[in-house]
Amino acid sequence: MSRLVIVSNRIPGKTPAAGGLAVALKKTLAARDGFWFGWSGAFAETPQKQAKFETVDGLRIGSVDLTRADHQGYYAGFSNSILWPAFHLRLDLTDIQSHWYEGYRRVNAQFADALVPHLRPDDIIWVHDYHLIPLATELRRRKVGNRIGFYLHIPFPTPDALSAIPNHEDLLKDLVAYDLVGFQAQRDLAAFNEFGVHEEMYRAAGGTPFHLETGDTVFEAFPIGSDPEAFARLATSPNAQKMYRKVERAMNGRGVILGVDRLDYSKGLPQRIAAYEKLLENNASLRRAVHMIQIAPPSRDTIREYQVISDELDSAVGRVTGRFAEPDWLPITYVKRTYSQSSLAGLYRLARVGLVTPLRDGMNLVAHEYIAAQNPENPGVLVLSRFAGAAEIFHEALIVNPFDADETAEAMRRAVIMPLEERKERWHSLMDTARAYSVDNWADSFLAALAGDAPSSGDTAGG
Ligand code: ADQ
Repeated sequence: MSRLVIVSNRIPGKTPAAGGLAVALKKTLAARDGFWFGWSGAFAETPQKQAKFETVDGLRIGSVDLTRADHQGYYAGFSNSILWPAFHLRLDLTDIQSHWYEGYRRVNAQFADALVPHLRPDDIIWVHDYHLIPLATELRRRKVGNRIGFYLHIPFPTPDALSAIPNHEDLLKDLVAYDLVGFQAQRDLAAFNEFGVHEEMYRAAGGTPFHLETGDTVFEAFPIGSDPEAFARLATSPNAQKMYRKVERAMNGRGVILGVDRLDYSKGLPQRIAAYEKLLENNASLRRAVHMIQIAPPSRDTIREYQVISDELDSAVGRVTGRFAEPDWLPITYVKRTYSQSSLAGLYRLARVGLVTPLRDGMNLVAHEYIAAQNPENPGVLVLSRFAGAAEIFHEALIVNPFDADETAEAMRRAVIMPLEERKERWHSLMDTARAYSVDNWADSFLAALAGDAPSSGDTAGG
């Protein structure tokens, strides 16, 4: 079997909360031999072109240090102040500074320089996410003829949003340097195809469109998932039970409505709090009967928009507390920290309602994890945004428009009072779906398609 080379912005084990994804990719790598490559997390005075290798938990990990200036342009700048907001349709939150693009390309070229000496001709290379769109172009320039696949973890933007990104034509050409481009959802594949339609309309109207030759590159949706069996086991582990019992005691019979997110404007947190406020406003009888817990540890907090969303959320939580709290009852607990996967699993299992209401999200793994953690005899209800990739597969969730506070509040009410039989029925189908879309199946089907040794499973974007 060919070796597998995984490339992502960060190497595993250096992020605060190791999610299911890192675990799953490590498992895939362990089964195939190869290495994982990315930024070390450290800074250097001058750009480093030589990878350092170490073995962590039996896995080979290669990395390079970046200069502070390059990292700023590549990561906080082009990746997270332009690509992230634009791909999530938040053009109002983009901060376009043209020099950031140079840093973005420089880091991709540096990654390619550091990788090339360590590649063997039959290695399969799997590149992850929007930070590294140009990597295949850079590798091809260095005469790398290997199979190279790219997986986009976030949504693909609509044509207008794409057009607002500086150098978007180059980024599209970068995509066709890959053999396979994987998206989360059919919606993303449709958005990609739509760009071509958009340009044709432009031509018909007398404009000079940009024409993308897609060549042999295959574009396809591969929805990511979790490891539901492992997560279900985790949800009854001693650590999960400890969390479950502690919170259950504190709740004293109240129904827990739970949200777990990175603190990011794409997750729809102020809108979610506003919907909860509506729930309390419209249903006086629920006021002492429910309690919302929102866990949202800060992320990317050197970027201004992340400070703004943090302040907004503080103020929304304060508003609801001031409006509804009583000396012996608080409507909401807001926690800004990360928890171990087992503690989270215990909380998911306790929660009567799991709120996953992003304004736009590639997939959303919290939805998968919440389902997997439920007690089959007394499962909770998932309230899910139609704008999460997860909504394409989890049809038995209560699907909501997160921009509509009344609709979201009504779904929360339905979830809180839903009879046991209906909860069980919905949960059984959801769990079957979570199993069918496990992260192992995701990695296997992507790699099979990349190796060209299996018929592809989804719709492909015609040339
Ligand atoms: P994210 O935007 O980070 O991922 P998500 O898919 O929800 O979003 O993954 C979050 C992960 O972090 C989950 O595994 C969750 O358990 C964990 N997590 C969240 N809050 C936590 C906390 N307080 N403590 C500990 N762990 C916490 C991006 C895309 C998504 C896509 C994933 C994977 O934005 O759309 O689903 O990649 O492709």
